[in-house]
Amino acid sequence: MIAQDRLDARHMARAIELAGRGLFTTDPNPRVGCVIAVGERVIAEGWHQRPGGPHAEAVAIAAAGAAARGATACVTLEPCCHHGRTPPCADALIAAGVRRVCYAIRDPNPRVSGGGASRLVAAGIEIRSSVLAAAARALNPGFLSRMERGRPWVRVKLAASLDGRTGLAVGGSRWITGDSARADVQRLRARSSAVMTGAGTVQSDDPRLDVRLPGASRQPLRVVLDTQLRTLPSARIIAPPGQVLLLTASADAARSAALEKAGARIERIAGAAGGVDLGAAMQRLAALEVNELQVESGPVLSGALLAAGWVDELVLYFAPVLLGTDARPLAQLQGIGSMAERLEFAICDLRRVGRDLRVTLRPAPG
Ligand code: AOF
Ligand code: ZN
Repeated sequence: MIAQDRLDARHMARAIELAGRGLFTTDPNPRVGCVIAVGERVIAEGWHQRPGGPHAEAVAIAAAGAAARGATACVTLEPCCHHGRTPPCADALIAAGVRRVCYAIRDPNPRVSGGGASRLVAAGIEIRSSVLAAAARALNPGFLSRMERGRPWVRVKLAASLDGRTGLAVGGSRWITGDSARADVQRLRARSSAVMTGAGTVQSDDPRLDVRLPGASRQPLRVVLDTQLRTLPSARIIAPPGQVLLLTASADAARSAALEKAGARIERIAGAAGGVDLGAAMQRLAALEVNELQVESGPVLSGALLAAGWVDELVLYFAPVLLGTDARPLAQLQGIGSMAERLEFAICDLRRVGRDLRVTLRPAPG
């Protein structure tokens, strides 16, 4: 007999694997997986595929049929208790006659938030929470951030030379990193709800910031922080498939009209010293259900985000080249006068991508 704890962990690991299949498609919903098992034997599996589609539990329950009676369901997120686009999973689990429910993390959605668990308990179902919680959290940094902190999870992607330079001062940062690194960035974009840059980068690099992966089923929202509405209607970011949102402090009606005619959406938000108010931008993006926000910008915006503490994750690609001291810096960070004021990070992941190096960092605690 394998101990119950080990069995739960084993089935939860599989449920987390299943949840990962929704990495590129569930947005703005979380990635969720479910395994229904009796002892060691897996009876059915399910995962949430797309918003509006059935939840992971509903898929697994349908696959299990009558065999779900008396079984254990392992779900990566607390089963929901609300009528959203689909009926409550807690009710479906009760109706299916499962005996136990294990889940990894509580659903911080205020419409659920413990309500799913208490409904199961009230129906006499044994529950166990916090099974492989860290791994389940890691799947959904954006959804959890939006629900728990009211702001997106901010991932800043930067590509630099070994000496931390992102391009020549005269302009032209294409391309520092190789094909493999750029394909890797495409995958990071594809899992993001939105990709954001600044007006300066739109002007100097004219990026598209869209997803060009074969079979990509959704385009992240493209966001430009454009304080003065400098972006031209002919900019490439305005054109490709998907939505473009310009957040501005400008009230220039003529420029707005021309950009809107080209297909962009313009929203005015509060201004602040040096640009639009970053807090107001984050709040607005959270309201638009942006979970993971990927920032691909020049040194000004990345510097501002870093200095103000908005960065949750830094993904740094280092190409094995040197660009020298005349080239542009990684981030414009001024006023660090002592070692006590340095920005400190912890390395979460380090790997070679093609001929380049990828380092994933998070702000060091404290
Ligand atoms: C679950 N299992 O597989 C998912 C859950 O609009 P709806 O009806 O799809 O509801 C979306 C909310 O339901 C989402 O914000 C989150 O709280 C929960 N997602 N819950 O029990 C699932 N995807
Ligand atoms: Zn549900």
